[in-house]
Order: sequence, then C-alpha cells, then structure tokens
Amino acid sequence: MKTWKSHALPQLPGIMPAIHLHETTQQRVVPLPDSEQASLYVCGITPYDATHIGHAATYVAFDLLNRAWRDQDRAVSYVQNVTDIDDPLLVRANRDGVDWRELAASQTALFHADMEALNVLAPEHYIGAVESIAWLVPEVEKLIADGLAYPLAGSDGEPDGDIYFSVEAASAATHEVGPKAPWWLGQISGLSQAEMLPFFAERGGDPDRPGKRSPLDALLWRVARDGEPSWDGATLGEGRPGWHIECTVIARRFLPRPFTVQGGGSDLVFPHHEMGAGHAYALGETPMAQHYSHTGMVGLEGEKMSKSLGNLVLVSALRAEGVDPAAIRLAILAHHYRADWFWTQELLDDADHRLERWRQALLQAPEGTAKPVLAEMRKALSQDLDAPRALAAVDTWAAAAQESQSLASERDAALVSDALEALLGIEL
Ligand code: 5CA
Ligand code: ZN
Repeated sequence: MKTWKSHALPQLPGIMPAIHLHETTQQRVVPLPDSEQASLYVCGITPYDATHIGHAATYVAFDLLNRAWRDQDRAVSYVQNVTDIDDPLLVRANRDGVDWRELAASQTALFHADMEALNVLAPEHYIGAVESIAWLVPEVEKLIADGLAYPLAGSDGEPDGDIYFSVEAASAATHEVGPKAPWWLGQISGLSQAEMLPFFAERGGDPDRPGKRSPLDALLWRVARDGEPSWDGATLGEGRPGWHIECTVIARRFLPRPFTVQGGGSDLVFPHHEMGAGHAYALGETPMAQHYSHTGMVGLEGEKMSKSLGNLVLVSALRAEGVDPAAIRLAILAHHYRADWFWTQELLDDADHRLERWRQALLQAPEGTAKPVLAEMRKALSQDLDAPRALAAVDTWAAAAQESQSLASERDAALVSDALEALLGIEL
C-alpha cells in the first residue's frame, strides 16, 4: 500500500550517543543493540475514524527513535501496518451506512495527511491487513499442522471452523525447542492469567466462547459469515484474519528475524503484543522483536481518548481550524512518551508561545552556542527519548540568545534549526 511522503533530514555534525530505551518485558531502561541496521515495527491504525492526539503521540514517539537512529548513521527499516479489516471497521461502516472499503480508504488517506503535517517520517513499507491475507493463510495452516492451533466447532448459531491459537500448546512447545529462547503466556506483559482475562475481553478477545481449549486462546482466522467480507483461505475455508497474526505475519515478511523494536501504545501490551510474540514463536522465530516499547495513553478530560468512547481531539480537526501542525507536535513532545497525560487547549497555547520564542531566538543566535545545545538535545533523546529535557535545553539556549548583546551568528542559527528538524521534527 502507498505510504505518505517525508523529506530528507539535514545532516548534523557529530553523532548521537548510544540509545537507551525502556523495555516493557524487563520494566527498565536498557541500551539498544548496537547493530548497523535497526528495524522498527509500529502497530498502525484501525481506520474507522480519524487520527486523534493519542495516535499522533504514539507515532511521534517512535519517530523520535527513528530520527535518533538516523542521527547515528544507522540504516533503519521501518514497517507499519493498517488494520484495514476488523470488527470495529465493519461495525462503524454498518452504523454509518457506508462501504467498509471506502471508510478504510478515506480514514487511511486522512491519517497519511496528518502524519505528513506532523512531520512523522514515513515507513518503508506500509502494509494493509487485507494485503497480508495471502501470506497469512499458509502460516495459519502451518500452526494447525504443528498442533499449535485448532478449529472450533460452531455453537450458538456460529459456524464451524474458526481457528484459534492454543496458548497452552504454544507455551508447552517452547520447552521442547532447545537452544531457542522460550515464549510463554505472560512473557511480554508480565501479567498473571487472572489479570489477563479482563484485558482480553476488553481488547477484542472472546474468553467466554464455548469450546475453546483456554479462554485466552486468540482468534487466527474467522470463517465467512453472511454479510461480512471474506477471502480465499485455502484449507481454512473462506474467511478473514484475526488481529494479532496480521502484525506477526507482516513483521516476519518485511523485517529481519528478530527485528529491533516493536512499538505501540501501552494498550497493545496485552493481548496484542503478547499474542503476536507467541504466534512468531510458534512459527519458528523467537523472540519476534529484541525489544518491546510502549507509549503512555493520552486522554481528554479525565478519560483515555478512544474512538469507542468518542472523546476525541482529531489532528485533522485542529488543522482545519488553522492550528500550526508544528505546535501540535511540540505540545506532544512536551510530555515524556511513557507518561499518561491529558490534552488541553493550554498545552497548544504553550506550544505556540514556545515556537515563537524559538523563532525569535534564531534571529539572535550567539556565536558558538549551537554545538552545546545540539549535544544536550542528543544526550536527552539518547536517554529513553527524553523529549521534555531536549525542549528544556532549547528553551535555555533561546532565553540566553534573546538576552545576548553579541552579533547574531547565521551558522549557529542554521545548526540549531537543522538540529530541531533532524532530531525533533520541528521546522521553524
Ligand atoms: N490497528 C491496531 C494496532 S495493530 C490499533 O491498535 N489501532 S488503533 O487505531 O486503535 O491505534 C493505533 C495506535 O495508537 C496503536 O499503537 C495504539 O496503541 C495507539 N493509541 C490508541 N489510543 C491511544 C491513546 N489514547 N494514547 C496513545 N496512543 C494510543
Ligand atoms: Zn499491531
């Protein structure tokens, strides 16, 4: 699928120090692997509504990592999916009397326009769930052949043949495989099974469906129902894919095994990334990613911002009101990516004022001040993508520049401006 456009980054003198990033499974900040090539998979949108500030914050967070790696002169392979077939998309399309394909296409196009406006670097591969079906079917067939997935007998008016991933079989299999690191249910999230159940029910799972071997078994393939779209599933029968296997198959196809970082919001730790890692293990790779990284949740007026609750601040709506996208990005960057925070108009006003102060300061940049502030920004970003600290360093520089009586240095202004663009994605 086509992705959005992003422009080439300015080259900066010097280099970002070793990047340290919080690792979900270890619950601490660890150094990232020092490989020439870095690879990133960030879970993309389900395009049934427009991009809200929470989504934007997640993509801006991983954009900082992408930029930090590029500042280290690493080649970065970046893949993102779009869940362009799933229950919420069909429910919304039915509610609004629109074709689900048109809904997905229009919201995906809007997302791309938002990402471009927010100066988020485009992934190398942008892959839809629908596109992945032909690669996914043989993988599900393999899981069945290996005894790690099973068809369910129909009940309560549901047809026979939906395919489920057996978490117990996959966890048990890990202990027979020898030198490979094992996967077990709970490896990514650290949750107990009792803690998993409510999340599973909330986030697309069906713990109470009769006949499942374990309530936490996850859907891999849903056979065709009347009124639902379906695709050729070879021996699985006509149907459509489950959610977690989509990301596993796309990541395995387009990225090294294992790839460096899997990212997403903290709402994806369980079950999505837990099951995705389990699927990858069951297909022969472990770990799927070397590092799991999650962003905090953005809310509005005391509640998590979510499409299902409808308490949304949309990036496209702000842009339509004439808000400068750089101010939206800066308002996001004022929070550490792992923090949960609430959107307010005041944050946007603060960001506008900050942009204005920085613009003024660039006109007065004193000689010799750019390199130290660049070093401060790099240090902050290398330590768990600490954007608020990087902004504070620029603030200190800007305050000193505005008070400075010396002649402005064009070279210093150009370097600060390049650093803001290359590292923070802020164009002044
Ligand atoms: N298509 C799946 C991932 S494969 C999905 O979760 N789609 S989504 O549209 O619901 O979310 C897109 C991304 O935004 C995910 O990484 C999700 O974790 C993140 N996200 C969703 N809501 C918020 C929020 N309120 N704050 C921060 N990030 C969020
Ligand atoms: Zn995903």
